[in-house]
Amino acid sequence: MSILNEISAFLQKGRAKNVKELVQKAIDEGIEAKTILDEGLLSGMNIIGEKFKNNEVYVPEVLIAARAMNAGTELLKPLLVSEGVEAVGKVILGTVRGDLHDIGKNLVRMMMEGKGLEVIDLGIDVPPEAFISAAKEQGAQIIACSALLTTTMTEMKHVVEHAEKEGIRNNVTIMVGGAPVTGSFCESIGADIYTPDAASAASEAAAACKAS
Ligand code: B1M
Repeated sequence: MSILNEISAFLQKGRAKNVKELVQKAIDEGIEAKTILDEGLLSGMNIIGEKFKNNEVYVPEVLIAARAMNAGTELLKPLLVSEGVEAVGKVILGTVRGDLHDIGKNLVRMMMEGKGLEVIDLGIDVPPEAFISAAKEQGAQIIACSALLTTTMTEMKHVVEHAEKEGIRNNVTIMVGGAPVTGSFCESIGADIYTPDAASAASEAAAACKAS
């Protein structure tokens, strides 16, 4: 079995220690960080996702797989991002109200920090009011919302509405993303930028900050 398949297999079993060791081994062998992420960690998480959908595994198994995923991505972080870049802007980031998924959001944070953005991560289950008050307090140029559930992506509309209500809509760029989110959804709720993955979210955020 290749090392990437082994990482995927251990991740599916939630064996964080083995995942960490193998990710380090893959790094030492010179395998690119993005390949380890895509073909090892994310590949394992996608298999878990399918099994979860088919009721072959349940929340506890998915949670320990998520923990193993985080253990692996922590090691990749310094390689995925270029360190020591000058801050180009401020981002308020969070997973929307009612939604507890944070792996994708954490990747977005990692990639944004790598682009020199200062990221204030509000965590999970973030109400619209919290995004807006943080943006006001911090003078952030960007609000970035992540959602993984079709039932919670609608919260993003409330973030846009709340920004309008609080009079900051013209001062902030609202970015949206997460598996069920699309470009047309972004447009329909009046948000500004949709990106399908963490790397493009970081590039678009840096470009928007430079342009503002
Ligand atoms: Co949940 N879950 N989950 N889950 N879970 C999904 C999302 C699901 C698709 C599984 C399935 O049925 N196949 C399904 C959603 C169905 C739907 O709405 N369409 C689902 C469900 C139903 C649920 C529960 C309702 C299950 C239940 O309790 N009955 C429940 C809801 C809890 C809640 O949030 N209120 C639930 C719970 C959980 C756990 C807590 C067990 C766990 C989360 C642990 C954690 O995050 N710490 C979990 C997990 C892990 C998953 C799956 C398996 C993996 C998600 C993940 O982390 N993927 C997922 C199935 C799947 O996706 N295959 C599933 C890896 C991650 C890197 O991808 O987050 O998509 P992702 O991020 C991507 C892009 O989307 C993008 O960048 C990343 C890649 O670079 N991106 C952005 C993300 N945010 C962005 C923001 C941006 C731009 C890009 O700009 C701002």
